[in-house]
Amino acid sequence: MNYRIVEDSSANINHINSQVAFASVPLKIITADREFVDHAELNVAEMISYLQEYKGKSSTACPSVADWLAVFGEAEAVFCFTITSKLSGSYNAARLAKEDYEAAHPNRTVFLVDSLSTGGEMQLLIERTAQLLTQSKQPTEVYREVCAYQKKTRLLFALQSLNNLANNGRVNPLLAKISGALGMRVIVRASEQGELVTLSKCRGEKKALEKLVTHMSEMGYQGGAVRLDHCCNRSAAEQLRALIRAQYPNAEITIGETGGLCSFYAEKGGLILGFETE
Ligand code: X90
Repeated sequence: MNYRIVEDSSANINHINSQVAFASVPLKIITADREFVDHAELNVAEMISYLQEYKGKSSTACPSVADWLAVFGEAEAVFCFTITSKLSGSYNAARLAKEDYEAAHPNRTVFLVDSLSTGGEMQLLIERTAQLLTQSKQPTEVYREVCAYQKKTRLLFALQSLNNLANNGRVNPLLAKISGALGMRVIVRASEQGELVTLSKCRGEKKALEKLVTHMSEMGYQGGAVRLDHCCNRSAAEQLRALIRAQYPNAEITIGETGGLCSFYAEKGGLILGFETE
């Protein structure tokens, strides 16, 4: 059978280490005078420095139904992953695309997963799917196992600024204001329903990194895989990796960079991590 994994660009990856076909559909970052398409060629650093100077309104846009249909291609089984449906219309567009695709091709199926999350947690779900597909499992079985795995994965963020989240109605402006104070960091997690939950506010990066490890443990982390992405803050990502390894020496941790969408919302300095629990 002909398989394919597709995602929206919020997972911060452009390829997967697997034989399984993979495609990403970009979200967009929009200002009054520019539009940034979140694909592999996007110069994220340039976008961030432009946004830092830019004083007008900015927003984001999710893929359309047609965008999703285009990446489904000719696959008989499509595994489709979206950013949480609580914060974006991406899932809804993918759901409509699935209906169209299956109606047009009765022998094909789209297995749609609302990640209830984004970033590194989505990466973990995608990696697991690719791994199960290469073990020649049936698509329905793969879907069942991935949905079970999703119950054991989590997402945490440490943000220096919540301005873009607040300006686009995704968090309370009051929270953005408090966290906007110099040196403040806000730690947020994705809830089981795919919403943002504030866990703590603290002063300084070192504190925030220590807090992140504490929150990971409280959320059930026991040394499993971690997918950590940073927005122009590699040194913090490396420090966090060292802190995690100090407690969990065998932790398998990858460090990557946020793509366009996550960079826009996590903002400069932000960290996003998906991880497994037991
Ligand atoms: O459809 C669109 O325009 C995309 C909107 C996405 C909005 C949220 C992006 C979140 C990115 C920072 C914060 C933590 C979110 C927690 C997930 C539940 C990253």
